[in-house]
Amino acid sequence: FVKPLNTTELEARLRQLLASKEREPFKVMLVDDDQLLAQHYALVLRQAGLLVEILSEPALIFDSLKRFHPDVILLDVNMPFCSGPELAQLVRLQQAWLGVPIIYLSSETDTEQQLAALIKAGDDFITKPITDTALKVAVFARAQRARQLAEIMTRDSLTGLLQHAHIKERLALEMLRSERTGLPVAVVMLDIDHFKKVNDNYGHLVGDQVIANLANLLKQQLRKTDLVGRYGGEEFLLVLPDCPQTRAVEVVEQIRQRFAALPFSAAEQQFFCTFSAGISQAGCGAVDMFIDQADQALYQAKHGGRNCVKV
Ligand code: GH3
Ligand code: MG
Ligand code: MG
Ligand code: MG
Repeated sequence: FVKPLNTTELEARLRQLLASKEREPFKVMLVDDDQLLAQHYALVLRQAGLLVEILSEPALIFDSLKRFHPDVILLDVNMPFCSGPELAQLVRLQQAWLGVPIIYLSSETDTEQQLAALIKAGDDFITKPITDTALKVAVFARAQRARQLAEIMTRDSLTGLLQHAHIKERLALEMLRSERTGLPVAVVMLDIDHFKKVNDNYGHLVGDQVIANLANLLKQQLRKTDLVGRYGGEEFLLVLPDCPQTRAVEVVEQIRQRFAALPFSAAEQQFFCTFSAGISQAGCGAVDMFIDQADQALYQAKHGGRNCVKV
C-alpha cells in the first residue's frame, strides 16, 4: 500500500528527483509551432532543472537530435508542413533514435485522432492544457526509464562491462577530452592466456566464470573514471584517462599479479589463469590506430612468453 502524496509533497519529491546531482540533467526536445506555448513549457521544465531545446522548424530535427541527444521528445500534433506523427515516423526509421520516447503534447481531444497518431509512432499522448506538475511527472518518468534502458543496452550481459562498440565510442570521447585538457589517455588490450585449454579442460561454463571474475577484478582495481569494455570473447579493452603510459604499466602489472594468484576450482581441481596485456598511449589520430598499437604490444606480450605486460 503506497501512501498517496498531495500536490505539495509530490512537487517536493519531483524537485528532488529532477535536480539530482548524481546524473547529467535530463534533456527534452520540444517540437511545437506555437512559440509562446513552447516557451511556457520550456520555462516550467528548466525551472525543474531540465535542459530544454525548442524546435520550431521540424526539418531541423535530425541536426538537433545529433547535437542535443534528448532523453525525451515532446511533439505537437498539428503543425504546418509536417504533422507530429509524420515526424515521429521519420525519427523511428533511424535505429539510433529508436529508444528516445516520443510524447505527443497536443490540444487534440478526439480519441480516434489520438490513437491514429499513436499507431503511426510515438509512445504516449498528453492533451493540452496540462498542469506543470503533470508535465514534469510525464517527462521524468519517461526520461528515467529511457536512461536505464540505454544503460543496459550498452552492457555485456555476462560481465556488465561496456560492449565492443560502446567502449570504442567512449575511447573516442576520452581522446577528445584529452585534446582539450592535455592529459594523457592510456589504452590497454588484455587477453586471457591459453583460454581454449580452460574451456577444453573444465567446460564453457567454467570458462565463463573465469571471464566474469576477471571483469570483477578489473572493475575493483581500476579508478571510477577508468572505462572497461569486453572487446571480444576473452579480450578486454581498458581506457585509462589522465594516466601516462608508465603509470598504466604499473596498474596493469599489479592486476596481472592478482589475477595470476586467483585460484579457480572445477571438478574438484584447483587451477590458475593468466593474461597478457599491451598498452599504447592515445594521441592525435583515429581510435583504431591506438587500439591497433595496443594490440601489437599484446602480440609482443604473447610472443614474449605470455603472463606479462608490454608497451
Ligand atoms: P592465447 O594465449 O594465444 O590467447 O590462447 P587462447 O587459447 O586464449 O586463444 P584464442 O583467442 O585462439 O582462443 C580464445 C577462446 O576463447 C576461443 C573461444 O572458444 C573462447 N571463448 C570466446 N568467448 C568465450 C566466452 O564467452 N565464454 C567461453 N567460455 N569461452 C569463450
Ligand atoms: Mg500546433
Ligand atoms: Mg583472444
Ligand atoms: Mg586468449
